[in-house]
Amino acid sequence: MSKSKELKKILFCGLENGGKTSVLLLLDKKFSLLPTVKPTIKAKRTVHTNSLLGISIIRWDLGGQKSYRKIYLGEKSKYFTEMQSIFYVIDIQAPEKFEESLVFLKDIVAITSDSYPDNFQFLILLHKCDPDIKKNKEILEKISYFETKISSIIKDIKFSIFKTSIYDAPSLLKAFSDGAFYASHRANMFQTLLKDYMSKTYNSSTLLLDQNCFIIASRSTDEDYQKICESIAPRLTQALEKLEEWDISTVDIVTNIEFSQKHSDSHKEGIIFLRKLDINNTRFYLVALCLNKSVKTRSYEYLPLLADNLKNLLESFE
Ligand SMILES: Nc1nc2c(ncn2[C@@H]2O[C@H](COP(=O)(O)OP(=O)(O)OP(=O)(O)O)[C@@H](O)[C@H]2O)c(=O)[nH]1
Ligand SMILES: [Mg+2]
Repeated sequence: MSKSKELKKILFCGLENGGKTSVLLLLDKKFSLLPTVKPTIKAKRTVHTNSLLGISIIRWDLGGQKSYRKIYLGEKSKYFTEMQSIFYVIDIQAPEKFEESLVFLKDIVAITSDSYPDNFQFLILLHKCDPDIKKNKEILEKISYFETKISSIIKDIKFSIFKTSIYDAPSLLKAFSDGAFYASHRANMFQTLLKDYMSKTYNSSTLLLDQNCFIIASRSTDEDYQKICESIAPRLTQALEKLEEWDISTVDIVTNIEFSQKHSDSHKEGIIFLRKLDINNTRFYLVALCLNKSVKTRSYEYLPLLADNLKNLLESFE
């Protein structure tokens, strides 16, 4: 693949004990290290490479203890320059620290707001939204508290809020893909292929994932459809990989879906499918949501063309 690499600097900030280092370990699939995680001493840099997209991402994990925070804010030119995005991690289970966390966020916005590069974005992780508590009334109240506060703090720049947990890997894969791959040169090219595929098939949501389940490109007619596909895609790939471990060759996993009234007036039924695409030794996963039979038929019919286009694109990177 191409030798010319895009380099990106991404910051992980927030108070101590928020979960920043754990998030990075999970993204790197270093599960066994999760229970041993210790407070980060100052800033720790690690590199995440996505060879498919030709990107090297330098991730700055900024230990969040008070004394370190002062250092970062005092040395803006070292820490807060030329970053593509900032992940700001807030521990949703630590209400005693909410105020302090918002103050640090404000401080960061204040020192960075005159120097955002093109396509810069803030990604706020309302973290430790663990699956067993994420629907609790208190957690939902805390989430809406932060949604209001954050939109009053970050005014002139794109930001997104994610509810994440290390016990919900898809939530973190989605957030990281958004922050790390957004507007990258190759991601835009993959995006164009999906656009073409959707214009031929009329499906309602299409995601392209790499072999590690990072989202390389996505397109949807509706935000909810996209969220549904994003939250189940890594789980479908897991099922497929488990079957492969049993030497059972599976090209796709298909599930019939039926929407309740709240989602849709006209379309009630459909399918979501995950398709494995092995192209030139590169594994992709395609996930598509189709709202009727003819869309489903076309989505399958145009898969060979999509695969061909992906092959040509990969070869153009060589
Ligand atoms: N319940 C829950 N605990 C988490 C989650 N993510 C991290 N933790 C725990 O939170 C604690 C702190 O995690 P770290 O990753 O060290 O936090 P940090 O933000 O890197 O902390 P500093 O390095 O001091 O800034 C650890 O005990 C983790 O196991 C999560 O999603 N849910
Ligand atoms: Mg840490």
